[in-house]
Amino acid sequence: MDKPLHIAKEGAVMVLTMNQPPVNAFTHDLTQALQKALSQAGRDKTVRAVLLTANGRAFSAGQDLTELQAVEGESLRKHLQVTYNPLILQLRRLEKPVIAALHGAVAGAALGVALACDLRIAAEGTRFLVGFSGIALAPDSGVSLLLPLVMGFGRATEYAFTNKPFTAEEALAWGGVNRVVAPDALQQEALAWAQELAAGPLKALGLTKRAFNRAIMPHLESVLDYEAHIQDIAGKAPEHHEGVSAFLEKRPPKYI
Ligand code: T3D
Repeated sequence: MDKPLHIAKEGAVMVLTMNQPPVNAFTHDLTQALQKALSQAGRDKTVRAVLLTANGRAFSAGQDLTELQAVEGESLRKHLQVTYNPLILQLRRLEKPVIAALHGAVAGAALGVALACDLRIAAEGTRFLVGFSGIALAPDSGVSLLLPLVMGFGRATEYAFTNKPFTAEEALAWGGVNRVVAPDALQQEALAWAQELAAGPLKALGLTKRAFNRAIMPHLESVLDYEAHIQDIAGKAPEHHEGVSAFLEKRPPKYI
């Protein structure tokens, strides 16, 4: 089987390409591969920027729901402690620019991953879904902090409650992405931007990131821990079982 994450070097840019058809849903193997690659990016002095991108029809549909259903009954808190919580912290603590190149769909934990990157470039046509309420969960992967921070509290609440998609153009207008480009220009533009940043003053950019972390998200780690705590509660509720079953059975969920 092909690897869920391809790692390449383009000059001083480490390019991480998720490769899990059809929609790059996050399996345990993919989140572990991302964590390992980011650790490597931190250690490797020749890496001066990271580009996170994806093959196939979507950047990522978030947590793999087939895998989640298979481990039903297990603690979501424990799951988050080994998957998204360390991943989000790594993205914020890596003192090198990280760009996410987004296309297709970005949902759930993938939205958290994208928002934890420093900069986001999206292809026209990209759909963003907060995702969690679609399967009767509360936001995790830093989304409870990062979505209101980036897009505003009222808007974050509306999209978290309704799970309706928003477009790349809306994300651009609301500050959720930095640039929107034609789909066939995405990879080239994202790489060119990453290479431009990689040629910059690495120490200063890293310290800028450290300063922003301290100024606007000094409590990120405790937010992630609290998200894991409340996800444990949400995960034990019958609504969550119904939400996941309904998605996998391709029918609307029935909560009342
Ligand atoms: O402890 C914990 O881990 C809890 C944490 C959870 C974090 C989360 O990420 S919660 C949110 C999980 N994600 C979702 O609920 C999103 C579900 N997917 C969608 O809403 C849509 O699939 C997309 C908007 C992402 C893409 O739509 P579209 O129309 O392009 O594709 P599709 O037809 O819906 O999906 C294509 C296939 O992928 C389909 O399978 P099939 O019919 O071809 O066999 C679909 O079932 C599958 N798929 C889509 N999303 C997931 C998935 N399979 C597993 N997990 C998925 N998340």
